[in-house]
Amino acid sequence: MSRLKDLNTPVFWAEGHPGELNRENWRVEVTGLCKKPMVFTWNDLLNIPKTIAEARLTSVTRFSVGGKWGGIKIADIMDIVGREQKAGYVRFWSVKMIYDTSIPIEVALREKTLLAYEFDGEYLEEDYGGPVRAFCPYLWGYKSAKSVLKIELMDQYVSGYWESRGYTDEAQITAGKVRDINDGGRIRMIADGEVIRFIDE
Ligand SMILES: Nc1nc2c(c(=O)[nH]1)N[C@H]1C(S)=C(S)[C@@H](COP(=O)(O)O)O[C@H]1N2
Ligand SMILES: [Mo]
Repeated sequence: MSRLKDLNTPVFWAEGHPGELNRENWRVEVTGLCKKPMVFTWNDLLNIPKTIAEARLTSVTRFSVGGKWGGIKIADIMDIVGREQKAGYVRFWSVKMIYDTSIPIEVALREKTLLAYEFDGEYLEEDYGGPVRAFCPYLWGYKSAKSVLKIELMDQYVSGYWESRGYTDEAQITAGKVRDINDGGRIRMIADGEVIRFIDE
């Protein structure tokens, strides 16, 4: 069990659940437009200073779950690998290499965009994208690819799994109703953009 599970947070795996994943043997390859492409082991990731972002994952299917997401800033990873100027997009690939999604570099560099391995102080389990997932509270949840194996720095945008099936490439969060997972799924109103608070509280 975990906090996300206790809250009944929906579990989305469009490509099928990956089953059990081994944290200690996990590796994340960072490649593409950078000076030092690298493969980070689980221990490498833990040795990079941790950032905690208190933020919400908000799905286009209209749920939102908030908490303390812990992990590494994508900006810090970009510094370590020596991002090249022409890298305009960051593409994330999930385990199985079926699900991918890309975000503009400006969003990737924002302070709450993480390669996350924790939620409320607990390591993420497979259901919620463990060992490590993208976390980007600024855009719809489909940009937060789960169980990430590979990160590519690109000069061109490519539509990902959901984007090529009809979800927008921009993934701007739009005003309306959402289910607040932290409050038993209660219906709340949000404004456009990152969900920091509900507007009907
Ligand atoms: N690999 C993978 N990552 C994914 C998805 C998916 O289906 N497969 N769904 C996305 C969507 S639409 C959302 S809203 C969030 C949901 O995260 P959760 O399943 O941890 O609640 O994960 C995103 N990342
Ligand atoms: Mo979603």
